[in-house]
Amino acid sequence: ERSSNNFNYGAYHSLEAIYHEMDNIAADFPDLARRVKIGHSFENRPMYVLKFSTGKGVRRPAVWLNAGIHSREWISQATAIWTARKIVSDYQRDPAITSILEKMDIFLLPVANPDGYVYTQTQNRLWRKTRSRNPGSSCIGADPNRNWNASFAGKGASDNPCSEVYHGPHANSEVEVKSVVDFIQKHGNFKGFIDLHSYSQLLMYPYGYSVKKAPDAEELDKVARLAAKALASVSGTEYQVGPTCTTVYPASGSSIDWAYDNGIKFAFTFELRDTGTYGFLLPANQIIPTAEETWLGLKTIMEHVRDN
Ligand code: ING
Ligand code: ZN
Repeated sequence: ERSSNNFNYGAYHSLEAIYHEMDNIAADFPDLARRVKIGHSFENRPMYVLKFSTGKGVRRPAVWLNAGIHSREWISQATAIWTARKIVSDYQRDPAITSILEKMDIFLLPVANPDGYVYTQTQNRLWRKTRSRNPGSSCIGADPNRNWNASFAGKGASDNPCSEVYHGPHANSEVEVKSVVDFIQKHGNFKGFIDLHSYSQLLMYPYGYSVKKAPDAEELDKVARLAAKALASVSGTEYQVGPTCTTVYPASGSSIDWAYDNGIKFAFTFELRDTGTYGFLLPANQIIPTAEETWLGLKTIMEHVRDN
């Protein structure tokens, strides 16, 4: 029996409600989904992923879907939890997701920065960073998308703890980042890494730390264009496609640059809706439309990972 037909996917939710819904999804589909604790946050909140797998006991190639690394980008966490429910609902109904799950596992982390998320709901709606303490400064947190070990402390990051793009004292200093890195490295068979942010309607691939061209840039560009086209087919939402550095701005220490430089070829960042009308404060009535269209983009990428 369904335990969670009362979760409203068209609303923004507390961390507790998201975690509870993850538990419900796993309970509703025990042969397909499991909630796994991968670590904890600075303020000691658990970090949960949903593992979607049809492979009994075998370690299949996998895709990592990351969301909410920047706490104020609420459409990211909301799209992620919608996507979790979509995966279990459509398995054995939609041939695309069914065939993806016959070959690969999907790991979905809806709230990569739980402390920040709670802070945006209780104290400051526009908080971006983690909530770690910085010795010698009264400013709090580091940018968890500047903290990965990929040209750490390079371009587009700040060494000032008060900056919104403070990279932190060293790579992986943020326990939330370290937890993901450790999990992915221990697993050892990730082929895709997709990070969901907002806003601007962009679909990007490495690099952000340099204008140098990624060895697989042509293939990644082709896949991203197909994904953007599929996304646009739902309701006409247009995305721009390109490498991070020249599409938004230079940014070192990002998740997808780390993934790519560590052998995870299919590394992409979505900047979800909108283009600035509401920005981070995207109205809740756009959650389902955003998630629906993004799903086609995600599936396009995962089908490509499946076939390559
Ligand atoms: N934008 C991203 C940021 O971390 C980005 C842009 C994407 C940088 C991928 C590096 C790699 O600044 C938002 N809105 O956070
Ligand atoms: Zn972001």
